[in-house]
Amino acid sequence: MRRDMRPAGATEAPVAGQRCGLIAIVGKPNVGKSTLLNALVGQKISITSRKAQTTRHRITGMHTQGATQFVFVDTPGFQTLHGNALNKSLNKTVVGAVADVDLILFVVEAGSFTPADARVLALL
Ligand SMILES: Nc1nc2c(ncn2[C@@H]2O[C@H](COP(=O)(O)OP(=O)(O)OP(=O)(O)O)[C@@H](O)[C@H]2O)c(=O)[nH]1
Ligand SMILES: [Mg+2]
Repeated sequence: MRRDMRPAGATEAPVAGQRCGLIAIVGKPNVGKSTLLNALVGQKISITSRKAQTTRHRITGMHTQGATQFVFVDTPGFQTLHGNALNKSLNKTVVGAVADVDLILFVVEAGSFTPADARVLALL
């Protein structure tokens, strides 16, 4: 069908072999999720810092390899220890992001798996 004859809202016809997947980067606060996203994408698109709760919204970054497109979603650190309003709001953002993806990349600090990590993992 000619492009200008397609009904409104119709998507491009899929090209054989093309694939696209959504991957959420999830973990407790300050474990290096945003640093990992930046490394995977090859650009500094998500703010990183030594302070926990740096990421406040979902941040999306793309990496294309051949016919495959990886869409990474950086999320705020999931807080299981304190239930204040900010933490509740950030946790809600994580739960929303996780519901929309094909795959979850669960991040822990190298060589350290704590009860807080286990609580985040249990939620997934
Ligand atoms: N030594 C070391 N430090 C790291 C590594 N990855 C990240 N960091 C540092 O850890 C700190 C936190 O990194 P972020 O990427 O901001 O962590 P985050 O999980 O996104 O943090 P929140 O968004 O606050 O949950 C920063 O000071 C990073 O430079 C790593 O592999 N090794
Ligand atoms: Mg972050």
